[in-house]
Amino acid sequence: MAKLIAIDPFNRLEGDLRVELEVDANTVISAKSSGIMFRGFERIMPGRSPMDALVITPRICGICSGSHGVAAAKCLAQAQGAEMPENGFHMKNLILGIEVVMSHLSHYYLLFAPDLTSPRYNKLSVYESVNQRFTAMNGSSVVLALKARQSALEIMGLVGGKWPNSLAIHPTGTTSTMNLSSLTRTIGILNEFRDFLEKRFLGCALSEWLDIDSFDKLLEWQSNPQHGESDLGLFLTMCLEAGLDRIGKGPNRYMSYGAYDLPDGSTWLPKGYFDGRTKPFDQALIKEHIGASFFRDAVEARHPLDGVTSPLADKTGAYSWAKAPRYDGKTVEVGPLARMIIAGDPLLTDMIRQMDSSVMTRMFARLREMCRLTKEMSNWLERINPAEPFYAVPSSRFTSNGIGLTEAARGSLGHWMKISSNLIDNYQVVTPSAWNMSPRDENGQPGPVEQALTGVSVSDTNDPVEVNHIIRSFDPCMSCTVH
Ligand code: NFE
Ligand code: MG
Repeated sequence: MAKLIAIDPFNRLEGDLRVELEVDANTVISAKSSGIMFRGFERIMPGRSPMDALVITPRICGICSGSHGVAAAKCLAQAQGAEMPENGFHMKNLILGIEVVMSHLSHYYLLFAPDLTSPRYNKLSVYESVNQRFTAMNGSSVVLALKARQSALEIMGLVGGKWPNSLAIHPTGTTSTMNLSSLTRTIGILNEFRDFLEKRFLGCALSEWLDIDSFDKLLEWQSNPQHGESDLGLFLTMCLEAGLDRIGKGPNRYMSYGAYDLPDGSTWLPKGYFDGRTKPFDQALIKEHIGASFFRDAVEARHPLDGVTSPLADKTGAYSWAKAPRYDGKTVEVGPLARMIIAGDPLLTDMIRQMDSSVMTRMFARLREMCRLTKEMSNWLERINPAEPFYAVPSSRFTSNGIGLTEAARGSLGHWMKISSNLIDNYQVVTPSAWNMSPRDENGQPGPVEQALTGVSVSDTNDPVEVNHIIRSFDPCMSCTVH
């Protein structure tokens, strides 16, 4: 007979998540992901000055405030028809990039890796080394990662003034600037961070690891002991021995809004929708469903620009305070794996072809992106010209609605704003974790994490480590999810 397991609260996670699993003969046959808190940011925005979005929306989250700032600024820039000097592009990309790098580093070492040290794995060849490196709080690599995180935060301070909730991000650039001295310091600190990646995380030069373009070459790389005993090498061995390459299959549809706007109108990471092949992305195809969400409305699904946020705590059949965003009516996975596939990263493209989406592919995509960004940030720093402006004086008139799309650490982040008489009429936010952690939609389709959990075999229902790995591989943030 099927047994119901509830994990509530799910630990080592931003915000509050309840997971309910129906388990039959040690196999999960159905899963429910619930955001158990209402926050109401969308309710406090109407009637305010549009510029207030820059101050209020970053408070949605303590770990991705910069991403919300960037999305709000893009939204406002569209509504104002604002122009931005070149330095503004690079500064905003650095703020977003360092936040993402810091987030991926913290996720791996502080949130994900402690599950790898479970006594469950004491028969694996890497058990001792994994415990020595990744034990929560005092594993030898965890201690070094915390120091590296501090370097990343110093860069954030130099570029964005403060973190979280930098006030420097504006539609027309940044109110923080850099001079030759702060630029030199930032480059030095970024080099220290790169040093940690090369010496401890990879056991080789960043460029050597980024040149790996297939899974076979990754295995070849790992056979060199210097690489195999790096944090990433150990993790790869662990994934293969523990079967993390075989659990956590998502919907196999991916979406990216594209991010890191460049002065020539292009983006460093492209936008797209992937369902076997990459297709053009169209934000008009997004709708948020509320069939299983604690909200009332005359219709079940709306485009965010027309979104309604009207809480109904005792709604029959509802089980989450998250709405359920869908693209063209379908569930899609967002995040580093989606971005790497849509950007055509050769390693991740090959891994997905060979072994499908899984805990391992999702984690490798995140760690790959951390390295790619670290390299790219050096280029953006080089393009900053302290003698040129960082900010243009904005217009105080808002002539159209605004849509601000970007990519936060956890995936596609969008802000939609309707303006009336120079005031906010409606402000809707759709966060990455709302996509990945969404409940069922009006057609009963489970969200991506719910789908990834279904079918997994759990060896000990009192300690479902497999479930922990799968949920954490999406790096959920429930504060953002329910906003
Ligand atoms: Ni609260 Fe966030 C990111 C956003 S996740 S962490 O990354 O937006 O939904
Ligand atoms: Mg919303």
